[in-house]
Amino acid sequence: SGVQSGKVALNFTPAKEDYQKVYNKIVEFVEDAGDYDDGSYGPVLVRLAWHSSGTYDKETKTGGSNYATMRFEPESTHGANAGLNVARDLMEKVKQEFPWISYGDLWTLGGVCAIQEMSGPKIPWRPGRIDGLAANATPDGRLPDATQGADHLRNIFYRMGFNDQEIVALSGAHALGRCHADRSGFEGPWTFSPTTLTNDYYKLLFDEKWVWKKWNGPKQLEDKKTRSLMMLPTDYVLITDKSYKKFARAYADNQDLFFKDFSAAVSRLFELGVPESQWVTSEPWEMKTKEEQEA
Ligand code: ZEM
Repeated sequence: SGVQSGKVALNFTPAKEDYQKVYNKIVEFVEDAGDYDDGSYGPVLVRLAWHSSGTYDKETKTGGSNYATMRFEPESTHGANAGLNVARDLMEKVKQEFPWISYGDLWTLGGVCAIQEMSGPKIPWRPGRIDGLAANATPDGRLPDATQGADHLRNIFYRMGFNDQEIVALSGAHALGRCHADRSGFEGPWTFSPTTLTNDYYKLLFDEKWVWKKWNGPKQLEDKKTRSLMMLPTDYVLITDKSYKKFARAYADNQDLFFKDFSAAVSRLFELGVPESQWVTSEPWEMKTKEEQEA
């Protein structure tokens, strides 16, 4: 009996090893980035997986990673998604080789793969998302606005079902990648090692002196010492809001704790909006890193 994944009728039921092959193909593409950014597509793949999941609303049970609606206009052109065409185009090349995988599974697996290969923790993941229609897309405005403050973050992330501790843990993803003036308007990386996941984001928040950048762009902070790093207004509230600060301090002091909480929160994030009945396994899998398979 065939499984129906979007429009592609399958004559086999993909097993964990089939998804591992997809994972391994994503690794090849991530590493083959040439001069792109810091030499890796990893960070932008994490952002694609996050933006495809972070539209979830727990009250109406709409949005989330299930239907991969960012393939369609107008969601693909929502301001928050500027630049993610780079990640979607890359994932399209993987899809070409594994046409049986749904876009939602592919994009979230891309995020898992990118985090794990950039020295992050294992992110438990399982397949089951199905390709939806443009009609399944959510309205603009569900993703966070970096110019705003602590209450805005609560409004956005509580709507997805997360608490303050999880908001702080998820924000640690900004150890990775950078802002692009031609995408969000903001500019620069958060850490000195934007292709390696560490707890440096929290350490830098506490240890550096952050001053407003004098420029024509949107309000952002820069480190006074080197002026080469940045923080968004929504990053900075993690050390000015009393409740957030407690968790940021704990993650700055303990990378293992950050990795444990980050893994749990991201795993849940990537599953938002997927009905329980769709999962092919009750227990999420740990996909193997490239390094583990070579050992
Ligand atoms: Zn981000 N993020 N994000 N983020 N993000 C950017 C880039 C990246 C916010 C935000 O406005 C921005 C989470 C949460 C939040 C990543 C992962 C995750 C950029 C820069 C902005 C403006 C985009 C550009 O110009 O290219 C806000 C306000 C957030 C609320 C807390 C969460 C949660 C994430 C994952 C778990 C990543 C990896 C990037 C870097 C992308 C790249 O291309 O390098």
